[in-house]
Amino acid sequence: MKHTSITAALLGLLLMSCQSSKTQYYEKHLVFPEGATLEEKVDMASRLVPSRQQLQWQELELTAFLHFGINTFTNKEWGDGTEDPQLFNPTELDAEQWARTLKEAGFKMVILTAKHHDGFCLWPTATTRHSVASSPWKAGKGDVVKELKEACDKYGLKFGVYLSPWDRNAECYGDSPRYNQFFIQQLTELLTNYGEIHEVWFDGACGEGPNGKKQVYDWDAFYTTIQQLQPHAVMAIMGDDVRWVGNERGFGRETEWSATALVPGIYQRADSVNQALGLNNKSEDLGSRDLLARAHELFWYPSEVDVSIRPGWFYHPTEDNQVKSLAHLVDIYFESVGYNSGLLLNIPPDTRGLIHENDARRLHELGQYIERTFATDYSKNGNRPVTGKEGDSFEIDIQDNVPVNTLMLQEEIEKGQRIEAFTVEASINGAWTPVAEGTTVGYKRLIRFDDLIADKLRITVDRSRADFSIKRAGIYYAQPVTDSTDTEGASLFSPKSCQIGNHNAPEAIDGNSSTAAYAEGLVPILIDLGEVKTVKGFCYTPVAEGRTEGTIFRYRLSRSNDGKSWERIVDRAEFSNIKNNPIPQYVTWDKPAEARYLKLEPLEEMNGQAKTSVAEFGVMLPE
Ligand code: FUL
Repeated sequence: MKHTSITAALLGLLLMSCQSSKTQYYEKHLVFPEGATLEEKVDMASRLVPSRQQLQWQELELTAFLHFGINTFTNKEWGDGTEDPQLFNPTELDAEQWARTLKEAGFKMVILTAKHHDGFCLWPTATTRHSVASSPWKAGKGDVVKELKEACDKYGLKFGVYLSPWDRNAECYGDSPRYNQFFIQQLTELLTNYGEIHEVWFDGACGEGPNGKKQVYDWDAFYTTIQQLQPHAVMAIMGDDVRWVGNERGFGRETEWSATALVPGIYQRADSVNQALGLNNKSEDLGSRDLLARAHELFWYPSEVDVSIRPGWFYHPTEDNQVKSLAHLVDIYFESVGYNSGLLLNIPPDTRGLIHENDARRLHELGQYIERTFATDYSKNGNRPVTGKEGDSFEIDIQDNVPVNTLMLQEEIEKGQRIEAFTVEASINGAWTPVAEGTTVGYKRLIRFDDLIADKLRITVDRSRADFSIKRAGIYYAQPVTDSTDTEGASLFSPKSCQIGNHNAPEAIDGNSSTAAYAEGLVPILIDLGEVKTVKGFCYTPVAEGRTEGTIFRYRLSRSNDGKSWERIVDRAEFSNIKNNPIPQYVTWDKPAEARYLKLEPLEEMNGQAKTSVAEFGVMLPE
């Protein structure tokens, strides 16, 4: 008997190895043969797999983003490169506090903005004087990159760098070959002087150079530099390892394919191929069968959800009370990590050079929440691989009499992402009751449902691109979170009337940012406060979703007491990053000013269109 079963096992092994030697996998990229049928394409897509680096990256799940730099000291989201490096002077910079706080909250990697769009470098680069070396911090002898890398090593965190290709300070920006060399030198410094770097994050923003010259980046050369200097690093966003999810709000797609037809932006063919397929980073569908039918190639290009714990990416003292609520962050977790994406959560260190107490507290709460929720798996037999065919079901037993409300499924993505649709039922008092349904699974899918007590769950894989392979399933109980609302920004005075162009715009002052006023052309927004008041600033809220056309990017603002003679307060100012992060834009000026009327004149719409829109306009008065 024993003998027979050993022989059978050996035979089985032999068979398996023959089968697996027949299975062809495609690492990271595949091209469909000319004339391939949809069936053949689906079959090939099911065998597209991540590279080793991508797999390790997906397993990290939680990465912290640290936006820190000259903007921290100028209180801006985007600097224009003219800042005085003397302003950079953190009084208590403690990279160990950053690393410790993040490690304790469960993060596995940290990415630092080594250089943002302002060009100010957080390490003493040889390429420019616009760096910490010209600052009073540590008498110009400091190196934030080095301090953070050492702290990460100490706390067992991986380390990555954000290096903005767009550089508003570099004199050679826009002189393409020269700037590309300059950029490669910066990259080389970062990738040679600080030990292992696990992620290089290139933002897609590309503005004009000082002479209005457009920079053409040499992505191939940047790519080769990374491959040579840090072959284990992933290249994110403007890279082909990690994809931007398409928004900065922190929520991924419910149907999220890591195997996607979207061509990464660094490839020259990206624009033409993506356009022909009608795709961009924001597209809802990046990998369905419909898309496979039209696509010629596929990429393993998993998504990363980047979002800030505060409204802005950099530290602003006025946002100290606007740290996202625990409930909001928990939702973000479930709809990023739980939707087959990595979460890149930004926590901006403050002017002291510390993670602010409010953010640290919230991170601690989030870390505890995640740890507690997933510490106990109430399934009796979930932690074992399950394979099957389309239409197959499998059951997971649940421990007696415990309420549960969360199911975790993980596909064995080393074999590809295959599941397209599944349903979940619960056996309650002996009867099967539908509980949830979903589409993709991928590296990780968390499915939330109402609390229930059941003997078991039954998962049916209704649609799969090939035989499915679940690496792990788990059943949990996630406590409800009570602090459900985020704190609002500064309180605003509501103007008496608002005009956009020459028509009334009551939608802009109704206190409801889901209604908006629109006008054709770049037309002024005229605000009447009803009487002369002392005004400290204003808040322009753009349309965040849906009809976003007309969002103002560059503007001019003037004030008047009589509506006839105007005085300009700011000219050619910008609502930085409003396109990707359409949050309310609070603008305060140095000295409060008297005004009955304010005039906001758009100079440039965010996509260069001749349209104007406003969801809300509020006025800030001194307390
Ligand atoms: C954007 C940038 O413009 C923001 O300032 C921020 O760095 C965000 C992560 O990426 O595109």
